[in-house]
Amino acid sequence: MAHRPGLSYRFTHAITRTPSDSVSNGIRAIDSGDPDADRFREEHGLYVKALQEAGLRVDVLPALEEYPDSCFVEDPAFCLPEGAIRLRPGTASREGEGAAIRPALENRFGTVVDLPGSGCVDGGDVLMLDDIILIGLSARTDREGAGAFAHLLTDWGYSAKVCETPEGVLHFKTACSTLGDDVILATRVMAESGFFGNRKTVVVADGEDYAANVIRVNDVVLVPEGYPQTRAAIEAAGFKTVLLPTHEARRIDGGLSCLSLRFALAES
Ligand code: CIR
Repeated sequence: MAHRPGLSYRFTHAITRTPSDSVSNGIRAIDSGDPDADRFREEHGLYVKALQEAGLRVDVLPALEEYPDSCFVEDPAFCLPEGAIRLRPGTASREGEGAAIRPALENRFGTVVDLPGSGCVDGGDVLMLDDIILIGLSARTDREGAGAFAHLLTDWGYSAKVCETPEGVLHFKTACSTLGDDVILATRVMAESGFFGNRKTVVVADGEDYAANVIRVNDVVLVPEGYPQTRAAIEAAGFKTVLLPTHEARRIDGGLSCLSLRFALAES
């Protein structure tokens, strides 16, 4: 695949979904208390505003009470300039989210395809760089799904590589993000994984692993508030940051990338 500068961070549009009241039942690995739905919606509103201020047109979908984790729209789909791919989330309570988001994908894309086969991929396991797409195997993304997804991406002209997400990490992107321009932000374990080749890596500070999940959106990097050393390291690497509260999302293992699908379309 040819290097396409900005593929991983130059966007025109995003899709988000308002957190439901049922978000208090969202899945979590460790229980530190339920998220508060009203506070979650307040944080979500600031998130949508930040995407808009970064230049995106944001489709905010209505809350879905039947799917507590459905505000994490990154997981049931993956978007490229050529079209959208409906994925198959790898946990039972989120299975229906792919069907639920399909109309929103069809509203923006002429081409919407389903992940072939019966394997599973969560979008949180997919890291798009400017010259390759990395797919992490995890408790949510299995070999069959990752293989079928890599095959589809290859058919669309992209390079894809399947990687093993480190043990105990929910999603591949829980532990790393692209800052763009061939710079990766990663936890120490991820940085030492070898997945990123010769790219420059900014390592998150000890005790700040949650801050490895950020999003570069056009000229800014959205960073969770409360991780000052990581923010300083991102700024020292030459990137402008915008801080956002993610306290409620964090209670159910969600981060900034999970809350939107971001993509570039030719016309707005
Ligand atoms: C879940 O466990 O599926 C949700 N509570 C959190 C999903 C976070 N999504 C992501 O990292 N892409």
